[in-house]
Amino acid sequence: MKRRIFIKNAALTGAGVAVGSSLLSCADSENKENKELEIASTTNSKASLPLVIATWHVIDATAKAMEVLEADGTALDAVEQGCRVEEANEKGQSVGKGGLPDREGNVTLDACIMDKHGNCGSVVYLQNITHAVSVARKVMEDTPHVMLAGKGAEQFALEQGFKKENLLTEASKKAWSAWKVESKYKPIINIENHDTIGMLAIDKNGDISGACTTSGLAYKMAGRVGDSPIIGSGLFVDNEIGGCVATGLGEEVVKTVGSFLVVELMRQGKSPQQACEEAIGRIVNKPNSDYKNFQVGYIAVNKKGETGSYSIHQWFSMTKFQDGVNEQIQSDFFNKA
Ligand code: SD4
Repeated sequence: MKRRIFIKNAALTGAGVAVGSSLLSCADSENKENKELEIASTTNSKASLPLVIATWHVIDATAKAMEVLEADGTALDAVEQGCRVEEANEKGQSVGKGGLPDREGNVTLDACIMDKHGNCGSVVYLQNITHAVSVARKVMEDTPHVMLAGKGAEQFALEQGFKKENLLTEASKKAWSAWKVESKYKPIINIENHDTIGMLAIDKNGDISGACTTSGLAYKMAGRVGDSPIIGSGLFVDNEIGGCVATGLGEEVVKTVGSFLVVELMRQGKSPQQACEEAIGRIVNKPNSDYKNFQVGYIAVNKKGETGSYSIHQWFSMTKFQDGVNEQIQSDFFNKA
C-alpha cells in the first residue's frame, strides 16, 4: 500500500474528453468563460472541464459527482451528490452513517457547502441524520442563516423531511467499546487513510462549488466541532479564483483559517499546488509546532482547472476525475525526515 497508487476507472474513460476539446475550439468566441478555458489550455494541458477533486480515496464519490456534471448538472449538485455517497457508506468510519462516535457514544456530524455565488450553509454537531451535506444545503437555500447547530439543526432537518436514523453502526459501537477500555484521548488523525470527504467541482460552465462532510475526530469531547463546517477553514470557494478544502486535525486548520488562506494565496497568483504548500507551511513553521504528531492536508483547484494537494505527512491522497480518468493521486508532503 505504501507506494504511489493510481486507480483508473476504465469503464468511465472518455466521459469527460469531448467537453474540454469542444470548448477549446471556440477560440474566436466572445464568450468570457470560453476564453478562460482557453487560457487554461495554455497553462495546463490537462485542465479541461468538467472536473472534480476530493480528499482521500473516494472514487465512487467522484464518479457520482462526474455523472452529475456530465449530465449538465451544476457543480453544486455534483459536490452534494458526491458527498452523499460517502455519507451513506457505512464502512467509512469518519463520515455520515457509521462514523465513529464521540467519547460518550454519540455520532455527531459537521458539514458545509458553498456555491458559485459565495452563498454557504453549514451544520455542526448534527445527530441522527445521515446526509449532513444536504441539510447544510437546505440551510443555505431555505433559511436566512449560514449555520445551524445541534438540536436546532436536527429539528430543521426533520422539518425538511430528512429521516431520523441511528448513525452508530455495530462496527463503530464495537470500536468505541474497545476504545473505552483505555479511554485515551489523543486526537491524532490516522495519516494512512481516511474518509472524511471534502470535494470541489467545476462544471461545464466553469463555475465552482465545494462541500465538506465528516463525523470529525473519533472519541472527541462531547460538543467538539472541527474545521469541516467552518466556512473559510474546512472549505472556501470564490468562483472568480478557485476553491480549497481541508482534512486532518481540524483545530490546526481553524487556527490558520486554512481554506480561505489557500484561496487568497491563489488570488495573489500562486498555483493551487504552491498555495497548498504555503498553507501547510503556516502550520508547520509555527514556533513549537507539534506537527510531527498530527496530519493536515489540503486540496485546491483554481478557475483554470489546475489542481494541487499537499499535506504534512505522507499518505494523504486526492481523488481526481477529469478527462475520463478517475484516479487516486498521492500527495506530496512536508515531513520527509
Ligand atoms: C475534523 N477535519 O473534524 C476533521 C477531520 C478530518 O480527515 O478531516 N479527518 O477535525
